[in-house]
Amino acid sequence: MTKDTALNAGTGGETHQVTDDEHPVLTTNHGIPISDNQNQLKAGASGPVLLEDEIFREKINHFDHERIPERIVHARGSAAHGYFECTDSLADITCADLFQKKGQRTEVFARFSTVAGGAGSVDTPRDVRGFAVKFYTREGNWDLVGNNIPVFFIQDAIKFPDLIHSVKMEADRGFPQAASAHDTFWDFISLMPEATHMALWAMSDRTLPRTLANMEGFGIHTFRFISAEGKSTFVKFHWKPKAGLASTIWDETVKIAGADPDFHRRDLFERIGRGDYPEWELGLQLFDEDFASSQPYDVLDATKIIPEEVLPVRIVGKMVLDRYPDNFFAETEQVAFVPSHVVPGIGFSNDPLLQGRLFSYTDTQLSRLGSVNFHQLPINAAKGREGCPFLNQQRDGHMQMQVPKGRANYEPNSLAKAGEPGGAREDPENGYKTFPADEDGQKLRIRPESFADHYSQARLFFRSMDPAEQAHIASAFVFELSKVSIEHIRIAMMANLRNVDEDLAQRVADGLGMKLPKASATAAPVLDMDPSPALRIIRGPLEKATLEGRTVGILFADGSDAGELDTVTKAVKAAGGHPLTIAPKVGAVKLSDGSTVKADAQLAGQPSVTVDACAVVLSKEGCAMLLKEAAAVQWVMDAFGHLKAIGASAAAQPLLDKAGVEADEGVTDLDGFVEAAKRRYWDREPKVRTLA
Ligand code: HDD
Repeated sequence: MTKDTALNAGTGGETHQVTDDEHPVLTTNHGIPISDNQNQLKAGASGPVLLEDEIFREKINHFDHERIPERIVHARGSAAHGYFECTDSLADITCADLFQKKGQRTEVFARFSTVAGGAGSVDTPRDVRGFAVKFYTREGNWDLVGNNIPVFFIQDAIKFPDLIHSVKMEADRGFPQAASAHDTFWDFISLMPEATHMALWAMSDRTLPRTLANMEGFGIHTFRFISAEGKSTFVKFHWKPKAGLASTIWDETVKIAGADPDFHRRDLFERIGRGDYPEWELGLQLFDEDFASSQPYDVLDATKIIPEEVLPVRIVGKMVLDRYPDNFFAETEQVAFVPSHVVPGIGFSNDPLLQGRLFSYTDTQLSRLGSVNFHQLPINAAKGREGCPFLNQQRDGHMQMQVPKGRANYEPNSLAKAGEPGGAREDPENGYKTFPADEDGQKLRIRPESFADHYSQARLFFRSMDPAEQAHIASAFVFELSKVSIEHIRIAMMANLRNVDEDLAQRVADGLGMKLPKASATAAPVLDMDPSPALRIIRGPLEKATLEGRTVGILFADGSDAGELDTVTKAVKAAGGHPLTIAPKVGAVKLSDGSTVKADAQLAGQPSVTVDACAVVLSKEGCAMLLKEAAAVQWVMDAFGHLKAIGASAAAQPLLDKAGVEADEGVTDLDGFVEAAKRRYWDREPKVRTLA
């Protein structure tokens, strides 16, 4: 039988079609054919092993060095290949090649990550998500290295090591892993009022994305576009998810971490496998110096947004991720994103956070990937115009993969006149040109006055939220600060929150059972800016009522009605959803008509937290059996508690009753289920949990 297996043959990575009984010969890394891959070389059958066994030593030696240092931040990540398509030409604003023509496509590789946890940590802590995109443009690689939150904790890159040390596991005890709910993080945040705005975002549902396809992305900083005529326009980048914005409930998130530590990675893999490609629109906020100076904040301050209601987002392209990496290490692990890698037509602003990043990323690749030649790794290599990745006179270094010909390793040279290859030359016309911004001033270590307002936008964010989101934020602060063991840190945080919103501060104090302290001093007056409903997830512009790309769990058991099961499954598919049948036993479930079917998943292994909506298709006997099954009761109880739609057959009612399900819009019979399954029921929440 022919297997469609692709075997990697050698460094070129060529693939061979092989049959079960026809494989290429196994060799050492130096090409020597191996005769026995099962036994070490010994002196006699029971004798000592011999040091001369190069085949064994090479294999173990390579294995011993398989790991490279994980990223100091964003170590846990998942990625995919795809393309960016320009849908609106920006030829008048930037000469960047990828934005010139409507319909033009550029290959991309996107990596999504959590920030604080190690490479093996769970996918769903409360954490900011990295949103990094490498565009392989015809004029070199452009890395847009952003997050799923449009602001950052600090204004100046010099504070980054302090921020990261404070959030990572505490230095003496080595915990907590991938969690901000601990003393050192909140100590740092409480002492850095500039972090308050981002802390509000971090405590919101933004840090609990349902899937990677349900997140917005942001370039955060103000960048520049530079036109062919040399005119500069400021730009902020936004990614808008086609699947809509969606988050999980905190209790659900905690349970997902146990049920499936790879929840987001698995979803990305399976979603792409199903052809349900994650997609985002690229949006821009474009503005000039006059606009910038008319705003009550500094556009160079990365702790500030420009509300979309003040400056609308113009959609200019889309990104579709349609191919999962072939090899996790070679691609997802070795990909090196570097914000200083921009292409002609794109430039930087003076944002001091951005400027610091321009140094850090190349530097970190040297220790992570170990060589100045990291740009030669296939995932990092530029593709260029005629497939030409790069041409220059840089040479040698660890792991040099190229074999340059000739002796033109310097420039200028006149070797061409003697008939020898002379190498590449600069292109003053089309080469990268930095925008010649006027700069003047004293050398000082100082923040501008315009960076002094740390609370107005935190207030703007909180007051823009839906009431359900406000409750989630208050509860998140209570949860996190309850894990802080040093009381004065909690007090300092509450003192800062009073400058954001008195009601929020009071709710947090009540939730902790503490008295409100006096508000902390502010360096600038706190403004009441107009709320920005665009910032909401719940009942916001990007919340989508749909089954497309969503998974519906269908709980069934022996005796379930074959017709009902078939109807629900088909209806979910017809609505673009992904039905997942779940039963107490996966191998064989006997239906009402005597037929036997397999389930996609087993009840204990597929708790309802892993699906978006829940159907319960049971016979009277099946229901009676599941009433004694804690996993089944919990399945339904969690679906209700996590505000999901539940559609049940009439005979399943006793299970719903035992799980404490109360009638509401989201609880339906099987006929009404698919329509109901397209959303969550936020109004149910006050009935099922006490929120701060
Ligand atoms: Fe960073 C990785 C995003 C500030 C230093 N950062 C990293 C990644 C993302 C971000 C998404 C992972 C890329 C990948 O998938 O490989 N970082 C941000 C954003 C920031 C930010 C949106 C603020 C707006 N970062 C920031 C500062 C510094 C760094 C201020 C240092 C001065 N970041 C790094 C790093 C990392 C990194 C240490 C670790 C791994 C890597 O670079 O390649 O250099």
